[in-house]
Amino acid sequence: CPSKGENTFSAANMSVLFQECAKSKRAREVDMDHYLAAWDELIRFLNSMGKAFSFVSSDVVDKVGILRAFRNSADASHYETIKKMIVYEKNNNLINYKEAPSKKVKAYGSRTLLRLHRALKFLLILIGKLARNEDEGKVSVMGYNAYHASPMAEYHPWIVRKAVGLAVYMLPDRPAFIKQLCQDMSEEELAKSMQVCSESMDAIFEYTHALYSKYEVLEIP
Ligand code: 1PZ
Repeated sequence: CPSKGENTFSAANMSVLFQECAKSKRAREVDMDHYLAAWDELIRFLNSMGKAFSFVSSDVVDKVGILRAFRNSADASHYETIKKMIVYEKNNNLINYKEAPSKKVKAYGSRTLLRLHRALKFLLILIGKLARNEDEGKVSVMGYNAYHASPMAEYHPWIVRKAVGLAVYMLPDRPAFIKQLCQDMSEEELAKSMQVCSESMDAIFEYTHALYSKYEVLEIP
């Protein structure tokens, strides 16, 4: 499609990226580069949603940037997979069980990725609601309910929960939302593609969750 630049969201590409991640070598250890590439595509989608969602996309851009910086550092090999990252950070006492990052405390990989991990659950729930046209077809209600059904909300301070409560009213209605997702395919193709994509996303969520659970880092601040 000639009018589309490399910064345009593609549902087809998103689906391919999540499938590649779910089916890559040692999929259960979750390949970092595949995982971040899939998030890059989600950033493109968030950017297409307009200014009201820039508080969301800028946080995702930050977090993907933190993780990619580790992948480009001298420690790159320790960040090849989510499993390697957690094991490395645990064994080297890089995990802060007490304090969230601040001006004084540097953000590290495991806690940063954990935030993206919780957001992936939100997205899975939202896609399911859109596909089944739940919540009386109201995307704002789907967004609100998906947020509160995901593990994301319970870890957010009230000010963020409030902001999300307002932002969901800025979501387009279902036909417009679907059109926004359909940059590069028909609605039928999108439905099929989202089905395949969410199966991969679900697998990646479960693999990641199993690792965080095994190494007991599901609650790090
Ligand atoms: C389809 C888009 C609908 C979006 C509506 C709801 C989005 C809810 C998420 C909002 C939170 C954004 C504000 C940033 C909060 C951060 O404080 C937290 C915690 O990080 P910390 O401060 O501890 O470093 N960040 C997050 O929880 C990650 C948020 C990612 C949200 C991604 C949404 C994914 C949507 C993809 C849509 C294609």
